[in-house]
Parts: sequence; C-alpha cells; structure tokens
Amino acid sequence: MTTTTSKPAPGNTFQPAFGQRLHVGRPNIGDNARFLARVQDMLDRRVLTNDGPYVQEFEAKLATMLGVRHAVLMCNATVALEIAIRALGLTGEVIVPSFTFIATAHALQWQEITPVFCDVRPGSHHIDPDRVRELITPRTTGIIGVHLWGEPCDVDGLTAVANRYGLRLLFDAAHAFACTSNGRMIGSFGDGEVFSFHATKFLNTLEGGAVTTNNDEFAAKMRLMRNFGFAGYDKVIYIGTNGKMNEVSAAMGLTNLESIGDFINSNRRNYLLYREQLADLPGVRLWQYLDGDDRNYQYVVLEIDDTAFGISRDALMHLLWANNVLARRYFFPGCHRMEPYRSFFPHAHFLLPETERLAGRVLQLPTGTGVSMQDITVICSLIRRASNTGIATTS
Ligand code: T4K
Repeated sequence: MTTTTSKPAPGNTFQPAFGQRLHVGRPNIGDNARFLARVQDMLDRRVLTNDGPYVQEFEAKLATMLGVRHAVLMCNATVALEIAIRALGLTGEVIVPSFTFIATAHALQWQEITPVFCDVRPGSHHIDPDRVRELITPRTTGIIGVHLWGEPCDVDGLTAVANRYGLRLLFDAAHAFACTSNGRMIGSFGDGEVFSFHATKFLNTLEGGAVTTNNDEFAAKMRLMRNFGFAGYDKVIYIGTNGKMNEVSAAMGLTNLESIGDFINSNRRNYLLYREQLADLPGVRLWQYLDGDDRNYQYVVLEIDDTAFGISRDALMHLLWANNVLARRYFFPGCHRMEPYRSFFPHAHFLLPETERLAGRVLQLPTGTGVSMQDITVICSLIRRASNTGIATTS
C-alpha cells in the first residue's frame, strides 16, 4: 500500500483495476486441483451444459445441506429471481426493500411488475414488516424480503403479513448461503429463496444462482422455465428462457462447497479482528452479527456518522481508495434513487427515511480468504488516522 496525504478524488469517476489492491468481493477459491480434475472429467465426458451430471450432483448436495426438497440451479441470481417471480405468478405490485442490490427491483420491473419500495426497520438494515402492511393495495401480489449481509430479515413478521393478506413471499438470499434463522438453514422459508453464487459471493460458481423451495409444483415449473419450457424433445409446454447453469460453474460450486468451513473461519477471523481494532472509535459502528445463529460473515459493514467521526463516509472511502483499499458503499443511493425508479417515483425518498440515512452512512471493507490479518491491521490504522486527523497515511 502507498502512503498518501492527498485529498480524495472528487466525484464517482474512479475506475479501480483488478490487481494488488484489497477489494471488497475478492473471490473465495477452494482446492484448485480438485476443480481442475473435475473440469478434465467434464471435457472427457463432453457434457458441458443442459442439466449435466455436475449440475445434478450440486443440486442434490445443496438440497441436502439446506434441508429443502428442491434446489434449482440457474445461470445467476438475477435470472433466478426473474424465473421465480414469473413461476409464482406475481403481477401488479410487489413490495421490496429499496436498501438492496438493484437486481432485486429490476427482476420485477423487467416483467413490468412494479416494485413498491419499503423502508428498513430503524436500527436494522432489513425490510420492516410493519411498513409492508401499510403499502399493500388491491394490486399487491407478493413480498420479497432480502437477507442482507447474510443476516436473516424478519422471516416470521413477513410470513405473518403474507399469510394475513394472501400474498406470495419470496426471499432474496443472495448473501445468505450457509446462514441460519433460529437454527433453521436459510433456503426453506416462504414460497422460495434465491441464492447468488456470483464470483463476489461467499460461495461462488463464477456466475450462478439457485432457487430453493419445498413446493414441488413451483420447482417443476422453474425447471421448465430455465430450459425454454421444453418438456422433452420438440415439446414446449410453457414460456421459458435460458437460465441454465453450465458444468464448469457446477464443478466450481462442488469444489468450493468442500471448503466452506475454511471460508467461514477466514471471514469470522477477519470480522472479529475488525471489531476489535475499530472498537470504541467515535462515529464508527460495525454491523454486528448476532450470536447464536450460523453466519458466513461475508460482509464487513461500517456505518459512519460523519459528525462524530470527523470526515464524511465518502471522504473516508476516497482516502481508502487512494491507499489501494477498494472499500464500497453498498447499497448507495438506494434503488429508489436509481433509474428507472427515480423517474417513476420522484418523491419515494420521503417515505424511506431510514433507507436514506443508511445509504449515506454505509461502507463495506475488504474481507474473505484473500485478506490477511496484517491487511486488516493496516486498514484499521488508516481509518483511525483518518478519524484523528481527517487525513489517511500509512506512515
Ligand atoms: N440480490 C442481491 C441482494 C445481490 O447483492 C445480488 C448481487 C443479486 C441479487 C444478484 O446476483 P447475481 O445476478 O449477480 O448472481 C457485485 C456483484 O456483481 C453482484 O453479484 C453483487 N450482488 C453485488 C453486491 O456486487 P458490483 O457491480 O459491485 O461488482 P464489481 O464488478 O464492482 O465487483 C465488486 C468487487 O469485487 C470489485 O472491487 C473487484 C472484486 N472482484 C469482482 C469480480 C467479478 C474480483 O476481485 N474478482 C472478480 O472476478 O456488483
């Protein structure tokens, strides 16, 4: 890392290149040799995609691990969301948090379903079931809860609202692989749950995703839809798309699944070190993972109170960037402030005060198997110095 006393770069034009920098989202990669051996077997077999043996093996392992009847693998979580939404028959309006990755909202709007943005519960980063209730109209057909940072949203609260009003309930579990809610694996709640296996996720398949469910009919429909609606040679019985996972991705998933214990240990070690080294720093609140349930500790999330900290969240982010630490501000500025939603709902921010507050404060720090304890010590000392002086230096 370099030493700098320069002012942060203005604007949002910084284009980080992959390299020696410390990134949020650096992939966790399991046993290389195991992966390459699987790829060699795949080449020998010449079955590259279309429900091949690795996809079937990975689906079976996922279903067993998550304690759910079906795991339907897809090419990514965005397409998985789109297919799940369509297979569930959602129409009209669906209530979602605005404080999430844009894919949660886009998967609805892509099919001309209106995402109705709901605020997060104060003190949490998750959709508030009490606010959901207030947003239900005759056009509402469903709710999508998001288990942000791998911490379950209020599953019981959302289930109660969905049951009371006869709504479908999906969970965007993109961040929540290998996490539990009250001792039960995330994957079997609601009508279905959607995981992301993107390169930046705790468990990656390069690109990939899955929908898990206990509903046989829903699973069967999604299997058709991910393969153009084919129910046999020359026989299409439903509208579909190409949402299939390929065999290289499934081989990566099977390989990485064998290392998730190591991934969790690294992430947890990193998280605890950040927690220790940033403890008692005025204006910095580290998102606390609650004890008792399983977590993958994939995200290290800070909330910066600029008055107490001394400089703004954005100034801190630029100072870290200038020192080759690629911190991110997920999920700034909130979906409601991105297109096309900001044009559709120009006043949405008045109804989303907690989302607005959070979007202005959050900052994610690098973690994962590629981040060492020494890296974290340097990052924390940069943050402490920024707080003391308003300027970050490594000297
Ligand atoms: N729902 C939620 C709640 C989600 O967070 C996401 C995705 C989805 C749904 C949709 O899932 P997918 O359809 O993607 O399966 C990244 C990811 O692309 C995205 O998957 C993820 N959430 C989101 C939170 O983060 P960007 O635009 O920030 O990606 P990018 O290219 O800036 O990469 C992030 C960092 O990771 C970079 O600083 C470098 C590092 N990186 C990235 C890649 C791809 C690497 O070191 N190596 C790599 O190969 O969206």
